[in-house]
Amino acid sequence: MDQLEKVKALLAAHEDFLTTKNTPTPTNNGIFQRYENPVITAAHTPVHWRYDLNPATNPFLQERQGINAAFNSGALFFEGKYVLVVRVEGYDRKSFFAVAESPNGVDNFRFWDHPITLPETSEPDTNVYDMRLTAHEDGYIYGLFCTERRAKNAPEYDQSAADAKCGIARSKDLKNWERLPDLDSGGSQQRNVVLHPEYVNGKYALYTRPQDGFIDAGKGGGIGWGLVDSMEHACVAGEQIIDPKVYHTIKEVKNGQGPAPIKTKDGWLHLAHGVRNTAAGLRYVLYMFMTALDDPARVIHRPGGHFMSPLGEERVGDVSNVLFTNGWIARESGEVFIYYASSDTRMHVATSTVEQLVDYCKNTPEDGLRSYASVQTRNALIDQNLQFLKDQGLV
Ligand code: M1P
Repeated sequence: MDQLEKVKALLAAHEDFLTTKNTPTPTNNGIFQRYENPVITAAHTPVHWRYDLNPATNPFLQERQGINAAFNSGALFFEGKYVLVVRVEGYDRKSFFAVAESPNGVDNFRFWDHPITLPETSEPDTNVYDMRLTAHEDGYIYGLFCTERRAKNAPEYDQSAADAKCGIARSKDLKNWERLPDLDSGGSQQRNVVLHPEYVNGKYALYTRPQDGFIDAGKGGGIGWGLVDSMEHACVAGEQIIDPKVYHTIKEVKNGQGPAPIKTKDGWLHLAHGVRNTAAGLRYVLYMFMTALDDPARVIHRPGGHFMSPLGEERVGDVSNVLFTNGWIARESGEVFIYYASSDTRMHVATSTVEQLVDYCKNTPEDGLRSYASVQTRNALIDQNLQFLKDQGLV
């Protein structure tokens, strides 16, 4: 095959792959519906991002700039399309943001021609990742993300100590981005900072996650809440922890707000990740809670345990045993598209509805925090069911 034919074959195979139909898995739990295929992987990135397609400069058609993973994506319904701002990671370990869109939210995701060129601040980031998108009532689409730089006072021998802060950018078209100063949150490290979509008491409201260290929450941790006067010089002081880490739960080590919450008539729906320790390392799962409509910082429903955990092939990847989410889309019809990443490697979708998720939050018992309490809660369900089956003549 001559070189041009090889390029044509590469493009055709990629097109086939991108247009593969996705189908729901055969079963669901009444809460959400998983799908058979991931919606975005490294292989979804355009061929022209990875190969030099010109036989004159690349006679072996080598992949010149590989992509390692495509995961942790912000999400938005934008101009009639399901849009993800994906964390794309090259072989060089640097992450960057890129927009991919789909007509139906479950397959046919296609990246725009170029990744986002995110401006730097006067203190350039080493790495940026995990953008949360919020269409704020002020008219901008904000992207809050983690900006990571080498720890200032780290000794030369330590080349992994890092400082994490919340970077802030905004856009109207997802193509041109205005970079704003990083969030000033005093001395704490910050990841998983999310902008609430509405003003609260005339101010911008942030979900935060103050930590003492880059990996360890230390004395910090929990999902925090703080109001800021302006996003142009955002400064949050004295965050209030609204959802703490708790001993022997799915969020004993740390937790973090996922995407911006969804407004419903019953309150704000929240999706988050919780982290626990195991002998095999950290395990990341997703959980939900709801806060009051008139006070998004007041938790009103706290379903116990995880909402979603890594399953099957989701369990394996660059950082195994991890589910992480920073994007979901609620349509006017009430449908909800939950975009989640598995094991820091790829993106999936699960579908549900506002009604199902509110029902889940209201009717899933809280974590009783003791084995004895868990048995009592389960016995109540068992007794109720046995009575029901008896009444129906089924036992
Ligand atoms: O590797 C799992 C996740 O670890 C971090 O999450 P957290 O901030 O809770 O520690 C993030 O780096 C995230 O990107 C990653 O998926």
